[in-house]
Amino acid sequence: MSAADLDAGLAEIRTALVDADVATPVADALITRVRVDALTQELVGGLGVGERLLAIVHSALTETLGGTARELDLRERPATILLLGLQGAGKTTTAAKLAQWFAREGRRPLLVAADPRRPAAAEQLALLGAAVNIPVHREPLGTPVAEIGRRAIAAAKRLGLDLVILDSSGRTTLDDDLLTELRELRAATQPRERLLVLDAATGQQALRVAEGFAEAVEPTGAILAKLDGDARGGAALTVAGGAGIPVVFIGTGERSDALERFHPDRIARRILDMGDLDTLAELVQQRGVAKQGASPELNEERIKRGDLTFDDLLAQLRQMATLGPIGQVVKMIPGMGGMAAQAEAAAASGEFGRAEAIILSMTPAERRDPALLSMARRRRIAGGAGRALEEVNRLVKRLEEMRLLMRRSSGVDPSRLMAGGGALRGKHAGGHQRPKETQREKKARRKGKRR
Ligand SMILES: Nc1nc2c(ncn2[C@@H]2O[C@H](COP(=O)(O)OP(=O)(O)OP(=O)(O)O)[C@@H](O)[C@H]2O)c(=O)[nH]1
Ligand SMILES: [Mg+2]
Repeated sequence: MSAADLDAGLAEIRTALVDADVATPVADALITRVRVDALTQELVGGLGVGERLLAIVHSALTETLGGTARELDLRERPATILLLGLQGAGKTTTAAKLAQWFAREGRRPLLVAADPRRPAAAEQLALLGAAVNIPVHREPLGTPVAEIGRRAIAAAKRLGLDLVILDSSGRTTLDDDLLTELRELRAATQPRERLLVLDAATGQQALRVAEGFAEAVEPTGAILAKLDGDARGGAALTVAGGAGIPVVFIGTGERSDALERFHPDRIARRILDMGDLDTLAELVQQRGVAKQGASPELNEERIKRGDLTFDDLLAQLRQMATLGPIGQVVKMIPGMGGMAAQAEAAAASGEFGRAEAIILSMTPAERRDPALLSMARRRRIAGGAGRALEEVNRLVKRLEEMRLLMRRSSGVDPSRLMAGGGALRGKHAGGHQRPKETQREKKARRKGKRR
């Protein structure tokens, strides 16, 4: 790779970062740094330059994001967390999530509705609090925030609660009133943790928002809500790298348990579309999917040898169904970022359900050994599943293709193949067309294939 190639590669990475909602000044700073690293490591001219460049970018990203996951400082009793952010960012939802999170760690939280104007705000917090069994403190409308804060802390002490979570009010814009209110609330409650809640889809604006709040309240960390949507997490990089506010948690859904600790390394990979297999593995573990009696387990050893069976496919289909929104699962798989929508469409169209019905119509022996599937037996299976023979043929063919691919690349995650609907090779896409892939997707996919 020549210096010119390096710059071309870096330009592509910069585009990828900006695509992922990283603010341009942050992306530029990163690229400059990567360029220096690449040159000092004499990346120019060597072999395997692509991988090494990606590794350098990944480590620069991870470092910018804060290196390792940060623990909140909650040593005080009661400890106080102030949540702040623009209107609709996700403060109230996140307050309930945090309360539940720390209650599970043995803390005794008190949720505080610190919005002096909107009765609906306190109402929403009261409902969420009740749902997770956490007490909620509210004061009459019009009570100044400082007073709300003081009374809430006094109440927590009186009740023996050791964690106060203040849910402040949001505005559509960062105006002086809001900042004054937050200053007063901060002065009255002295929260050691002041967490900025950001809508992950805020995109490049995240930097302006973060800087706006920074002056008045000096956030100690950020929580990126709604990272379950289309947002790719670039906002995290933007606040951490641009405003110097490390992300501590991410919100991945509306439910009170949809909160995850922020792992810089994982988000860095997600931003680069390198996949987030660690989180996926945790999800599987958390929900005990692998242990479900009804689902045959994936035999990894066998899969690595390329002896994929219909039992494995079935297990995969069921795991995907249990893991929740398919697009979200697919996004965590290397190189599949761009295919989430497609997989979701396949799930919605019932394609996975039909595949499952076909597999279930096979005998156990056939599921283990697809070579047994003669035309006569396929016809019987089609009849049993109530599907056309061609569909059975397609599924058998798909399995064969996957086996082939796996033998060639050894150790490909079967979920990628299934979710991609065999579209990995552009053929037999099960009725839906693979969208044109971007340069980045193509690169990520090629990379994934080689794993
Ligand atoms: N999908 C998804 N939705 C979320 C998440 N967090 C919050 N929401 C939704 O976003 C909307 C706004 O969330 P709130 O918690 O009310 O936001 P807020 O910052 O308290 O809003 P204000 O109090 O009006 O300033 C709600 O519909 C939430 O259900 C998340 O992590 N994922
Ligand atoms: Mg709110």
